[in-house]
Amino acid sequence: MRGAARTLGAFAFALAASCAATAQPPVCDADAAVAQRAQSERYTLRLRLEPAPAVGRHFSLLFAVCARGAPAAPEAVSVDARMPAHGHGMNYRPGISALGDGRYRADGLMFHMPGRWELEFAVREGGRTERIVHPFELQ
Ligand SMILES: [Cu+2]
Repeated sequence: MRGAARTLGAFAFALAASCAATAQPPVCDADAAVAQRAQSERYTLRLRLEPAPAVGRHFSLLFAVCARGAPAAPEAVSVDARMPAHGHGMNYRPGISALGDGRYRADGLMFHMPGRWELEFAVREGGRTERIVHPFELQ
C-alpha cells in the first residue's frame, strides 16, 4: 500500500516535470503554425492551448501580448471564457502569471460543455483596458 503510493507520487512528479518542459509560451514573432493569433486595435496575441481542450478537462493557456510585433508590458492582463449563445462563463476562475517579455501563463481553465466558446483577454495599459476575443469551437 505505502509502496504503491510512493510510486504514484514519483510518477506524478515526472509527469509534471515533462509538462513544464514542453509547455513554453509562444513569442511575438512565433510561426503561425505553432501559435494561434488574436488581434485588437493595439495588440496582437500569440496563444496556445495546452493540452488541446476537451469537455470537462482542465487546460492551460500560454500566450504573448505583443504590440507592433514586439513584447508589450501592460499593467495588468486577465483572461476569462464565455459561451455567448448560452450566456454563461466557466465554472472555474483561472490563475494567471506573468513570465516576463510580454509572456503569460494561465492555468485552471475548463470548458464544461461542447459548442462555441470565446476566450476573452483584458489588457490594461495607460488607464485603458482593451479586450481581445478569440473564438474556440469545442466538439
Ligand atoms: Cu453553454
